[in-house]
Amino acid sequence: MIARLALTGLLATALPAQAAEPLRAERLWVREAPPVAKVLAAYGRLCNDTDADIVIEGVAAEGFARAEVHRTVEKDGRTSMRHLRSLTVSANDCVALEPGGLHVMLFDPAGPLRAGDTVSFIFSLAGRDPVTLAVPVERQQDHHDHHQHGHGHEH
Ligand SMILES: [Cu+2]
Repeated sequence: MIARLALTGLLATALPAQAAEPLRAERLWVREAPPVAKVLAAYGRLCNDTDADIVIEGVAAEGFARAEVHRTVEKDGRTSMRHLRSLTVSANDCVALEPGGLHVMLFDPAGPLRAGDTVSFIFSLAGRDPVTLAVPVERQQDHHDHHQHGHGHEH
């Protein structure tokens, strides 16, 4: 009886408070831009923890007129961006959004965004309910510092 109670308690702790969304953001961030910027970009990883592929068919971002999934391509030494109509996140896999590659491009912000702000992204998925993810705005240098050892500035 005691063992069973302990197990029940353990399961209750392990379960998330809300049902898990099929699409998960992993260090997704919006790169802070000057207040006059009309276009911003988001990078990071989108992960699929389910056993089925997820197809992102569109993205919207709160406070922006438009958002699109882009891929930067280099051809003959020139870079350009393609708007992807859909992006597949394979089962139990992640896609990396990074400068020079895949990214979410955000057009025409309603107002300036600063580091510390949060943007809600709504991803439209094929055959599934849309997923809303809260994405922080960060300065590029601050973001990169997360990946490196701590810089000691005390002397
Ligand atoms: Cu772009």
